[in-house]
Amino acid sequence: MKYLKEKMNNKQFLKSDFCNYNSISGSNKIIKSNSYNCSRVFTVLAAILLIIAFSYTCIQEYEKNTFESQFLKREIKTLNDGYLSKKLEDKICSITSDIEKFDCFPRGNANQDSCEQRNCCWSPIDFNSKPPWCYYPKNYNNYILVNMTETNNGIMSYFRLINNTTYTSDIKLLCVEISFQTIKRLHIKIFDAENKRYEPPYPEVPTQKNKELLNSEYTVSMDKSKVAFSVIRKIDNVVLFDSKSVGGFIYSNQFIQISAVLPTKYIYGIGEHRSNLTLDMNWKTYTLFNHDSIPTNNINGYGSHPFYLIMEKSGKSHGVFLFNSNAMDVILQPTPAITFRVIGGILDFYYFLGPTPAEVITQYTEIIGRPFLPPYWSLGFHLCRFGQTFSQLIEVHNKTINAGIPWDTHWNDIDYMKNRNDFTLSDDFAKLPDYVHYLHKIGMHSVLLLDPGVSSREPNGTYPPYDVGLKQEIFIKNSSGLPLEGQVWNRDGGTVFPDFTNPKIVNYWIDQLSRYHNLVPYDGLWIDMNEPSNFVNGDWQGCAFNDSYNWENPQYIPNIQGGVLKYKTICMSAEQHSGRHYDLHNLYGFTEAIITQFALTTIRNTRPFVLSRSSFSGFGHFAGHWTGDVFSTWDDMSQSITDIIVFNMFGIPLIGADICGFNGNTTVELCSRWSQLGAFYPFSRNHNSEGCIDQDPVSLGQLVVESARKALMIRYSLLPYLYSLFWKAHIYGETVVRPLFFEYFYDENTYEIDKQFLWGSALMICPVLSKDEIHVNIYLPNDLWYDYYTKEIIISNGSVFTLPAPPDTIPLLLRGGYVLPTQVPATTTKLSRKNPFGLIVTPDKSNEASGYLFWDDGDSLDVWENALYNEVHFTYKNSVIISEVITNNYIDENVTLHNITIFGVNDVPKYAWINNKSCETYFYNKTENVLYFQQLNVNLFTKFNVTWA
Ligand code: MIG
Repeated sequence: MKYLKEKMNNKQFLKSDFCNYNSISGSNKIIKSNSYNCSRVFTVLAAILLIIAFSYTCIQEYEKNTFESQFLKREIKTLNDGYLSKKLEDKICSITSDIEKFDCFPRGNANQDSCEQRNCCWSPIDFNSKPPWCYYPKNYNNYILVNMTETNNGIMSYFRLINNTTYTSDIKLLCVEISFQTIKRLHIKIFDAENKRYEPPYPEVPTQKNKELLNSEYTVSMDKSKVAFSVIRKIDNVVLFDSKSVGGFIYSNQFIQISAVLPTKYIYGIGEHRSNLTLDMNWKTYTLFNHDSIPTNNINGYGSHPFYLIMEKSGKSHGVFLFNSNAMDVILQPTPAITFRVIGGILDFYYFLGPTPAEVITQYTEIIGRPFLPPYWSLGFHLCRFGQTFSQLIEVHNKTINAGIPWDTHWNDIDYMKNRNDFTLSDDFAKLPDYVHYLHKIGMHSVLLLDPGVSSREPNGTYPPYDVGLKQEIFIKNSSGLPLEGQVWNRDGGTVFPDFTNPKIVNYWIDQLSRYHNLVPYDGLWIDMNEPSNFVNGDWQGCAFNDSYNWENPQYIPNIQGGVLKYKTICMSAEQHSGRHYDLHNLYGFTEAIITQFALTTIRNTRPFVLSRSSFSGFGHFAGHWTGDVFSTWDDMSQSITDIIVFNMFGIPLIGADICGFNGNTTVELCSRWSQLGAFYPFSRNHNSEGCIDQDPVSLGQLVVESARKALMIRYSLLPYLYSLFWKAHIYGETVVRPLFFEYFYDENTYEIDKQFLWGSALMICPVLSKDEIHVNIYLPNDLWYDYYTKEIIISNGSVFTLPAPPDTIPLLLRGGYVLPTQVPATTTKLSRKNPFGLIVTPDKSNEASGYLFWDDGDSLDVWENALYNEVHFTYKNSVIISEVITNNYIDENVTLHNITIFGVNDVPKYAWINNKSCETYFYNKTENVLYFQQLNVNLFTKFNVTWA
């Protein structure tokens, strides 16, 4: 956002953000003006260089560099010795086991002839087994090395095509650029050395040109005879990614493939899809192509995140990001191995060496952008539903308030619109503006739904969003240059799609949103249907087929729902400012989120809140996400835990599922348990579909009210802790919600746990996930734990425990070793922020604990950049608590620390002191072993100490 603003101010924004790509009509060549060293220099000069400069450049480069990579020198030497004698060898089909076979005939029916035509090996096995019948020989290869030089931070090599594949337009000259970017980050980019191909304009990854080679924690070993490499962790020689020992490297215009052997089967990520936490290695295809569908196993989801994290045998972990926005299949097989099959763009890999899972995410978000800092109010509870009249909305308001349920934000779905058109207000909702003003008056907030599609068939001159957009030419065009027209919710039967890569969209979007904001002063925006979803396949007019490359129907179509790319979305041949929709499809929701976030910031001048259904890597820098149209079932409720964990790994910590489920009718028991769990989603919203029974807590009766109120009171009391986690996410890229293995990476028992999760390091949430249960069985890693409610100590050496879970209660545990900041809860965050602060101290086995608080006004922009925040650290050791104020630039009227609760205190204290003065306001509970300080009246933002004896 800051970035966009700067760019806006100096008018550079549009140029460098959106104008990088000029598509040359009639061809797929896309030119990027500002690009990497390698591509810039070599795109133009490659041919000349290759003819005249090979030996000269190579030797000269060699002598210039004095770094100490023995490894590189050795590798280059072997390559130079052997490179010219290379010719195609006989294929090696002998393979020791079926799991080493890599599919040479994906998504097609091979026979011996067609298989051998591809230079592959044919070996039928029984019909029901999964290994491919047609597989690549180990020495499968179509390229030879023509040049390799050292750069100041890596290696650059060129490979020439010597054998065409059956895929159209193999790239003739490839550049493999390996850059040792930081000690822990490696960049490997494989691209067409002669013609610029499409690369995603977002996220904007930092370019890094190091002066010298770093003493990295990894090495790369290049193959002598083909385009292949392996990435090795130096300290233990574990091969993290080995494409050398497998065949199948292909780089053609619309089919790019690379396979690699992986070190273990513990792989996470590759979203968005519905699956277990650990991905399925049993010949499983995960398809990335943004798509509007009820989350279902084996179906491509709303967003695309070509990133994975692996746990290695040693407990170390690493991550890999393929920076590519084209449709792709990612195949996992039991070798264990991975195959990326993408239908455009380039291969652009980043490797993150961790070694802890938390560090992997930190390194990943350093590249794609850190999560944005949400406004404080958005961490409160949200209530929403689809299919609601204005009077029903008000009724829900009144009964929820009367029930004393903590609640911050009331949402409006498309029901508020006239004819389901953006920026309109239906007659029924004529009083919505008054209601929003009222919400503000009582300290609450409003979020409105927006669909990206603009109605195109309103009577001429009656609907400015269309008329203005048409005039400004900001709608996505079909291949005849006219606005592509599909249909989404708009009742008049036509919808056009704003092109969020067009520089002109910024002002257009700001105009529309601010005009509407003058009418309904909403606080946040909920952007739906932005895969983009379309009720027509492509365009009312059909999609063009006469291109030189077949955008709608390429030679290889990933395993997408519907079988054709345009299924339930717009045409792939559609033209956007930054290129073809074929390339940009997966960025549609992401670019809408960027522009919406920017517009909202401009209009409200406070911290923006945007929630989007579609997303891409880097999206978390701008907005939050919910998991879409899940069912009101126990199964989908369980699944939500994996989903919120994985989105935290994707750098999108503001994530939640629709509490009580969206599709289908919920039940009292399900909604009661889901309200408990949902109170611990980072983004906590109860949302419901049209036509389903009401599921706001009060409508379902006393049990749901009790569950929601109790769990939300705990959430609101822990908001200072949660908010501090969001701060850490924003600054360092840490996760807010995390799986157990992020904290206990040395304990393999934790690697598949997806029924419990943590808030930060200190709070474990153990929801009930099935019917008729009043206990949970949970795994506790080797540590000291405290029951949140009874304060009882549980010492675990890594085993399963059973905890009570009465119908209105969610089991919660605190981990020994932490100090958690709290606040007395209230029914809105506006009120809770005025209440006294508290601290919960949970000593570990050595009687120590530590923690921190980040605090600011919760709503201003750029608080981090302008240092307008407070940071306080707390440490506890042997009956002494001390604080350290790191920064104290935000002046809050409320600074009072009243309560400190110390768990696990075994001896009755006789004396206590605050800031070295005797203190009387404490109370020791013998049965709980807890020491309670009350009414301390200490300033939280100045240094203090508390002692007892
Ligand atoms: O096709 O706006 O996922 O949350 O309530 C349905 C109506 C359109 C889909 C969203 C859902 C929302 C609904 N929308």
